[in-house]
Amino acid sequence: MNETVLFDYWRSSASYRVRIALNCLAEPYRSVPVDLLAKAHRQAEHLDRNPQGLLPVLDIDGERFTQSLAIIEYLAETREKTGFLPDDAAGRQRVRALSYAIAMDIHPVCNLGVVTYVMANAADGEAARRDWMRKFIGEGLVAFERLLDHPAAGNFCHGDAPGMADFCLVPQVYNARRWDVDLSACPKLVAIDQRCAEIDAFARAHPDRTPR
Ligand SMILES: N[C@@H](CCC(=O)N[C@@H](CS)C(=O)NCC(=O)O)C(=O)O
Repeated sequence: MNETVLFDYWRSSASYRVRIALNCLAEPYRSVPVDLLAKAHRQAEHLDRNPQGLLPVLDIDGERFTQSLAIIEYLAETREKTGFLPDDAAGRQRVRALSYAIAMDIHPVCNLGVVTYVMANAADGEAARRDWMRKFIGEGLVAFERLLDHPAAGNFCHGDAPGMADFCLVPQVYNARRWDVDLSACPKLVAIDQRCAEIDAFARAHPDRTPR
């Protein structure tokens, strides 16, 4: 049987999503750190794994996969009753929309490559980074909070069990706290994040518990 290997970085939120999903399945995997700060993701060894030079990369079932949401959907399609996505089409649309609001709208503009470029073109790079993160994560999460104002929201983003949207939300809230984003206008998502933190699969995926 092939070993499941996650090419990972402790502070990579896209990798964090996949760590949560694998933990929810109780699917054993080995985390192999690829140090983003040391630019290991730009080295030939990692570009061979993913020509985009991004994390995560997952080796599973004899295949090599990139793109965190495509990986999570693969797991949902190949494992029994994951609950990652709802059974009904409208529910799946909503969970994907919530997930994309983070993974496709907030996360890419705050990615290392983008922010490094912003810093390089500013007089005070550190201040520019802090303002950038607070603006884009803050605005994005305020909009996400409004998306939670929906009858299908429950104790988690969709209903009363965690799923793909929660796998996206928790790493984004971790990042928000890292950059001291004001979350006072986002009580619903803060409460969901807190509920997730109490679940072992989420707790074990936390950056502080990830090999560096
Ligand atoms: N859409 C991709 C995004 C992957 C991504 O941007 N990963 C970040 C870490 S969270 C990365 O590798 N960044 C490196 C860089 O920006 O140079 C996914 O969901 O897997």
